Amino acid sequence: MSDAQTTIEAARRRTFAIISHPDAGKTTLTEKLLLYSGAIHLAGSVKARRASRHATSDWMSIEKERGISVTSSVLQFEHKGLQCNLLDTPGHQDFGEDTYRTLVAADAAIMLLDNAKGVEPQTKKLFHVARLRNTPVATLINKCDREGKDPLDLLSEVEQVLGIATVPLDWPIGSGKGFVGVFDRLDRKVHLFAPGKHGESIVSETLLDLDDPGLEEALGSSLFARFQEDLELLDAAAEPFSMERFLAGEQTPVFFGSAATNFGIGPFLDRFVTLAPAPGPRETQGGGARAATDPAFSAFVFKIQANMDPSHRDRLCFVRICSGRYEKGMKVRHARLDKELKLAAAHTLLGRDRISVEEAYAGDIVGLVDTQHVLRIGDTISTDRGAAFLGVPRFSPEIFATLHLADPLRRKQLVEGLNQLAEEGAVQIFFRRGQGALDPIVAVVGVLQLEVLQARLEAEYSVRVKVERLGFAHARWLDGIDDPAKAAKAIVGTHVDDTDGHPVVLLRNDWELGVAERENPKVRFLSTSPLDATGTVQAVR
Ligand SMILES: Nc1nc2c(ncn2[C@@H]2O[C@H](COP(=O)(O)OP(=O)(O)OP(=O)(O)O)[C@@H](O)[C@H]2O)c(=O)[nH]1
Ligand SMILES: [Mg+2]
Repeated sequence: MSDAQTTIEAARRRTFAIISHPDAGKTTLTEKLLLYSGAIHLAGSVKARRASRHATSDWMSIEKERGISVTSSVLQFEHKGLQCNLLDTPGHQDFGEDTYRTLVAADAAIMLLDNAKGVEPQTKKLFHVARLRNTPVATLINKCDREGKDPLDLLSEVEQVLGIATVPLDWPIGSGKGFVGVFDRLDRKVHLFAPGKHGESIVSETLLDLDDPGLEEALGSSLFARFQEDLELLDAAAEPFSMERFLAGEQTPVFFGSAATNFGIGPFLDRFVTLAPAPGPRETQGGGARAATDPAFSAFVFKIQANMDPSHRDRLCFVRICSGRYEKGMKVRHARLDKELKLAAAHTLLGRDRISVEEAYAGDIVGLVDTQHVLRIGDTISTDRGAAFLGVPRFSPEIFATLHLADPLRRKQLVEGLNQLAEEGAVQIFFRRGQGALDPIVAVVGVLQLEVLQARLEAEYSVRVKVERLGFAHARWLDGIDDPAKAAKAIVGTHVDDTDGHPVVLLRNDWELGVAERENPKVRFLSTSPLDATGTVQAVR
């Protein structure tokens, strides 16, 4: 295959994540984007219990039971000749680390707002995470089938709270039950929608020009008059859309719609895929960057997920391809281990269903089965000896617990399960010195992660545990010490080892941390493992 092919394929990739505060409708929108692209034919609305279907991207049993997303999922679809990789992320702050990692793999983001709630606290935090990497953000104001805030007020809320300029690229016609369509401000067409079956299938729409005499008749005179007023105001006051400013993360195009009824979703998707950027250069360690058009294959691992398929029980490593072309059975170099690795089959996923991939290009996200257990989050693989990509930062754990086994005979399964979940980054585990693998301490960023741990141990490893919270508040990896045993005597706190055998001290509060740092000026107290090369970030809380 020529390099020209690699360049053409990279240019038609669009890789984006959907972010928002919990419950704004990310998973529902994901489902509808799949519907509109033709990847699925009937959408199983997230909480529509009457049909016992669930959203394609919420596949874990705990996600189905609660109707929340616990982990991010990747879905592929093609739209208008563009190959899209869509990342649905969990909104709850306890799973913020997962969302953060996912954003590292994306080239653009869709920020979803609930029209009645506007910019919510978690939206704000995730927006700032996207901004750290200058990720272009498009805004979709969702739930327009319900009465919400005034559209103009929502725009100024986004501008004031998030500090980004807004440009409405479409505009809602009517509100709540009277929400009947959107006006596309770029091609100046009115899209009027006809109510469908609970949003399960694509809604039919009528396309009208602004000067179409049928428009006033369709809207009724008072809605028509209001619409005309809105338009005049927007055309006079709204700043023009600038692709450059959008790509620089300075301006966000805004759309209106309802993921529940599908109103506005078609026009949004059509427009969004043409605005979202193709994969660009990716920064590498040491200050360089690798172009997406580089013919050498390169990728990094941003997510590991075990047991997605109960009949396989294997671990899938999700990699984001940054350049070149993936081919089945290809040999790559593992940058951290500096050794050669033969790549097993790659998959893309639709919920739990795996689809084998023959070839993939820059921008694509594929799951590799890691039979040799050599990949971890942040690892770079490439066919040349190019520099490794900047890693995927971790959050420092703040909540600690021990687990009590209901059935002591299942200790082996517990250890297996914990190791697996630790590799996924779903929890971190620490071992007390001299106790081996017995009674490890588990550490997480948010309390809900402990509940997920409990549920997954039971569902995937048939291990029932009781969780007992411990009174620690900080974990610090010790750097610059010669002898861990001596350090344990000199430094206050509970001394443990992480899964790589690195010494860590657990501290109960800020005061203890202060004492430890003051009394040991030569020791560096790191908030994440030194193996996580790029260091830590502030938890998105
Ligand atoms: N009325 C209305 N309800 C919606 C719309 N979109 C989603 N919902 C409902 O909002 C709730 C949350 O939807 P989800 O799609 O699970 O939200 P989410 O953002 O994925 O939530 P997390 O993943 O837990 O953060 C569900 O009850 C949806 O049915 C919409 O356009 N209109
Ligand atoms: Mg969700």
